[in-house]
Formats: sequence, C-alpha cells, structure tokens
Amino acid sequence: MTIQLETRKLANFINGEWVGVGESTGVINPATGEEIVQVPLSDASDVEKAVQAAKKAQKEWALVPAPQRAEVLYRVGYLLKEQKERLSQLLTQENGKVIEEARGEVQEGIDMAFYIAGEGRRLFGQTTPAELKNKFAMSQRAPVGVVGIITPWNFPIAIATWKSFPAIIAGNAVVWKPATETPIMAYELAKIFEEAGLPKGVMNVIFGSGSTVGDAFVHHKDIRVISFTGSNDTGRNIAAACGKQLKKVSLEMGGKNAVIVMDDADLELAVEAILWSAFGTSGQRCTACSRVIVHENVKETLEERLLAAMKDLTIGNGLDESIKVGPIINEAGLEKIKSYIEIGKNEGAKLLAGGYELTDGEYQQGNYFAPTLFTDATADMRIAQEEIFGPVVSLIPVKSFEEAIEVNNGVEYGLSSSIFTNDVNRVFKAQRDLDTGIVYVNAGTTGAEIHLPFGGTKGTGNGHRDSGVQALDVFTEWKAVYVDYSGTLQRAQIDV
Ligand code: UN1
Repeated sequence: MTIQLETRKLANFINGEWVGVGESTGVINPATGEEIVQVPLSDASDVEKAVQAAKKAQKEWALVPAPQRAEVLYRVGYLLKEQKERLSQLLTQENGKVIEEARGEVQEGIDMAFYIAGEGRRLFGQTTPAELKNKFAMSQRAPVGVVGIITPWNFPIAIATWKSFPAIIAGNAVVWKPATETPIMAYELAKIFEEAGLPKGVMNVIFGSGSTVGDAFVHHKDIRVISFTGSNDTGRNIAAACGKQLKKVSLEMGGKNAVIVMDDADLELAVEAILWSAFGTSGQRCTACSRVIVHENVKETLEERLLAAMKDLTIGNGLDESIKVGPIINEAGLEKIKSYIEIGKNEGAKLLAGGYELTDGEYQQGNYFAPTLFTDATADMRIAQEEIFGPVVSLIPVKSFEEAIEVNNGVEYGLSSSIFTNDVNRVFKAQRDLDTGIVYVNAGTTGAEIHLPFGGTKGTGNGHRDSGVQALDVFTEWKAVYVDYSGTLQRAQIDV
C-alpha cells in the first residue's frame, strides 16, 4: 500500500503559515525511483522571514511557564502516536528504511515528546549559599533565543525531535532545515505542531539546500545556536564558521563503530547483533556497525555463521513486511559504497560476500546494494577507518582483548562500540576503556534510547549531546542570579 500525500508540492512553514516558494526539486522514493513530491528550494530571504517570526514568537513563548509549554509537547506525543502507522509508511517511502525500522524511528519521536514534556516540570536550577548575609544566590537555565537545527535524511523524524523538543521546552523558538531528500517527515511534524497548538512562529521549517539555507542559518546573527547532524565535512565547516562568530554549535557527525567479539562470546547472539547493526537500515546509521573486531580463536566460526545468516537477508522495497534490507538513499550514496568496495579489494581485504549493486528485475528502478562482508582487514585500511554509510562490514582479526580495545579506539570517530564477552572483568574494563560516547555490552552498536545522551567523542562531534536531559545544555544558558535583601550595599570578596 502506498500512502498519497495531500499535496504534490510542499511549502515552508513560517510564523504558522504555509508559504510556497517558486523553485523546487523532486523527492525520489529510493525503493522505486518514483517522484513522491516536490520540495521547495528556499533562499536567504525565506530564512530571514522565519528568523524574524521566531524572534518575535520566542519572547512570548519564554514567558509561558514550562509546565504549560509541556502541554503542547504532550499533545504532539499523542498526535504522533495516533498517526504512527501512516507516518511510518511515509517515512519508508521517502527514506527507504524497512517498515519495521520506520515504526521504530517514529516511536523514538513519540518517546522523546513524552520524556521531554516531563522535563517541563523538572527544568531544575540550583540554589547556592551566598558569601554574604541576607543574600540569596541561584543558578537557572535560560533559553538562548532563536535556535537553528539542521537534520539529516537517515533519521528524518527522530533526530528532529531530539533537537526541537528540548529547544521548545526550554523556551526557545526554532528554525529548522530538514534534508531535501526526506522533507515529508518535516512537513508532517510541522502539521502536528500546528494541530497541537504551538504558538505561531515558535517552530518554522525552511526547506532547501545546505549551501543556501544552512549557510544562511549559520551566518544569521539572530540564530544563537546551531544544532547539526550530518556529514563530517559539513560539520567541520559549520564549526569553523560558528567559531569565528562565537556562536554555540552542537555537532553529531557519524562513526566507524565496531562490534568486538571475544573468544568467550555467545557467538549466536553476536551474529544476530552484527547482522542487525551492520545491515539494518542498509548500514545508513551513524551508529551502524562497520567493523567487527574478532579474536583469532573464533574468527573462522564467526565468518561461517555470519555468511550463513546473511543468506536470509531479504532485500527490496521496505513497505513489504518480509524485507530486511531496503535501498540506499540515492545514486551518490551508492557510488560512494561502490568506491569503497574497490578500495577494500585493492587494499588486500578478502571479499566474502556481496560487494555489488543489484540491478535486475525488481531492483532495476531503485538503489539496491548487496550486504557485503570483507574479512582479513587490517586496522589501518581505509575500509576500516572511513565511514562508508552502507551495508558493508569488515572483519579485523586480533590476538587479545587489549588489542581489540586499541583497534576500536584507533579511528577518527567515537560514536558507538560494542563488546561480546561473558567475562565480567572484561565487561568493566571495556566500558571504561572504549573511547566512544555510547558503549554496548552483549548487544549491537545501534538502538540508543532517547532518554540517554546521544553523541560521541573525537571526530564524531564537539562534546555536546542530543536527546537525554543533556540536550538541554545545548539549548539553554546558565544564568547566575544574586538577590541581596540586606538593604545595604554589600560588596562580595570585600565585606565578608
Ligand atoms: C543515527 O544513525 O544518526 O541508536 C541515529 C540508534 C538509533 C538512532 C540512530 N536510535 O541506532
């Protein structure tokens, strides 16, 4: 079943109004090659209108008590819940991920709404004893004002909720640039905000390219925070531009996540986890497993079992419930994956399965790539170092636990990691020594829960976190307040 949208051309959402833009481009269903809808290509003047609306709306919104702001987010949560199936189907059509995973992603948005709405009653500050008599001191969170969020195509609704909901509960107004590949979730979420009664101008959606709309966000003096998830190159450019302006920026830019399989591991469990983490979402997750660091004693058995299990991976249009691996987002993604297959072969890794695009019959119109397994990779190879963002996983044999940790940490990124072992000492050492923002024990590298901090170390980001209560740190400033009720001018550091 294909769900039709009520419109063939999306519009920007500015100050509570749907505003059309002249120029637009087609959004393609990666499973079928069909155009689903046209997405506007806005320019800097559209961004300007949205920022002005946001600036005005934010002043009023910040005065609404946080528990009342929360009421809007509860309603957003219920509306997402009511529409979960329809949204999931639309998500599969624009992004390609299989329907089961689309449902999981919409569920993340639902969970995030209820979780963050609860924070509306817990935006805690601190009271601190003052140095002087008859003086009161406290620290409280203050909204920053207008925030710009820039979200990727691989989790078009979940990541938007990780960023926009904490921003809104804290009293900010948002301008949001969703990825042009997946604008439907943004359109739907904006409609839900509208229906939930969010005041006009608190959430604004501007569709368009990163080089025009994203750039205008980054350089706009009234946008006080940028929260970005996307590619490494773009993130670094944004960080440099924000750095010059002393603008706060939160970045999440991918990973080179590994599953470590020790010689005492439950191999059946490890195989299941690797399959799900590496080939689920066709490997197009920041958290996807793209390396398996395996103890040499179990390497051959693991290879055999993985190969056997991979035979059951069904590839195709994710709307079909029986499909496990959907398409690649677009031609450029496919080309990148293909280039890494050549790189891996030339570097001397052994290709055990996959490594090719599927082009015949039902696969002709979409972008499909066979789940791919390399083995005998070494830690320094490019396929073991660089983010591929596709269903490609490389086995790296190691001789010890210590070497496994070292190989895990020897990459530019630090998002997620996982270890399979039944040795309690190794569990505790690993959770301490794995240099990633997320660590799993006896589970794959994907599946982070929304009420914990999401983000990573090193090249994955710049120290901030999405989701969890920690996301509030991105969208608030700490304000120290001193109230002197002594009736005299007391001087700190002097009159003590
Ligand atoms: C991403 O790939 O950018 O942990 C987000 C996970 C999901 C979110 C992934 N909850 O795999």
